[in-house]
Amino acid sequence: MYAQLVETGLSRVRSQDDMSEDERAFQARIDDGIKIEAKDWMPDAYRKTLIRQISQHAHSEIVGQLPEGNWVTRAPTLKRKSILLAKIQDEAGHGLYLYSAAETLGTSRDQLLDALHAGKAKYSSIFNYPTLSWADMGAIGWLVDGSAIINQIPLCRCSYGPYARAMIRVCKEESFHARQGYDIMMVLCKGTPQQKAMAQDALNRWWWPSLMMFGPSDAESVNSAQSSAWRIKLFSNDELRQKMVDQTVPQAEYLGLTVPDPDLKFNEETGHYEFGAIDWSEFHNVLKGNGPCNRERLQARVDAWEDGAWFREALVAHADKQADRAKAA
Ligand code: FAQ
Repeated sequence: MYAQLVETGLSRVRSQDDMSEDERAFQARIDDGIKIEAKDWMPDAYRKTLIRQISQHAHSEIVGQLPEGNWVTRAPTLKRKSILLAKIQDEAGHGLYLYSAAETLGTSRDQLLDALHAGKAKYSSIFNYPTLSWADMGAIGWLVDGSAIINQIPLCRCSYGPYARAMIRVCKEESFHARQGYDIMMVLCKGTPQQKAMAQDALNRWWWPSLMMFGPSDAESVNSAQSSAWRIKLFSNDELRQKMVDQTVPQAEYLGLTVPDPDLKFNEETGHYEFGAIDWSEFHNVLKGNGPCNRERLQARVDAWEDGAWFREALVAHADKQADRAKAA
């Protein structure tokens, strides 16, 4: 029997009447703010939604190392290089926590990575843009990590325990990342006119893609209504995007930079910034695999996986040998 679905815009939410007893009890726990743990009963669709979102998130952290990795050998000072390296290593750690959180839902890391390498899994659109100058390291920390924090702080309170707990440490590290990015921008903006121009150019290129990171508008978001009912999402894509704009525009003003949006204006009545139309055709094009760096990013991950095969084999051979020794003893 197929469940009756209640339409909410594009999204569909299961109606109470059509839920099984188990589902109603599950929804009641969520409504009471009780965390769902790995061994608890959960509807298949909840499990699938979480595997989809957590694995996309994990892939984003891993692919997200590549744009910044491009600048490790060209960082302007030893100090900047150490900071950048530490940040990129943190992103690898975030990927690992998130793959572990996804594994608690009954999927394996190999399955998740296969989906990424086959081009079937998504990762954040933002990592398909190139890093053309050192100022891009500042813009990524400030705008991309800044947006990631806005999106992820509410995830620390989401309904699935292992995801929520992983997010706590991730968010602490992301705030250091955002600070280091803003610090790079501050130094460039206080520097020579050429350095300030580099910072402005980076803001011009990263502003709109950063707004797109929050996903399609609420009217277009297919997953939002059900994810909100399950308390995976506590705020909508548009609410979080607005928070990012409200938080970031004054920071740009402090740097003496201009946000590349002629329609941007502060609305005294609402207390929010109004901003211009997002080019959603660009977003959808990137999601289809046609962004400036999609092919390069995916190839880099496939190459890394293939180059690491000997190491994975060596680990298994070592483990087998240890097991044989233990048996013989
Ligand atoms: N890129 O119905 P919705 C970081 C897809 S981590 C690609 O609204 P949902 C740290 C979406 O999957 C950045 N695809 O979907 C860092 C769905 O397709 P599907 C990653 C996107 O899930 C910094 C379709 O569009 N953060 O930056 C994007 O309810 C520096 C319809 O969308 C997370 O993953 C996009 N931007 O909401 C690392 C946070 N947006 O799956 C290194 C967790 C939407 O049905 C360096 N994720 N899509 O085929 C989320 O909060 C949500 O999954 C959203 C999307 C908000 C991303």
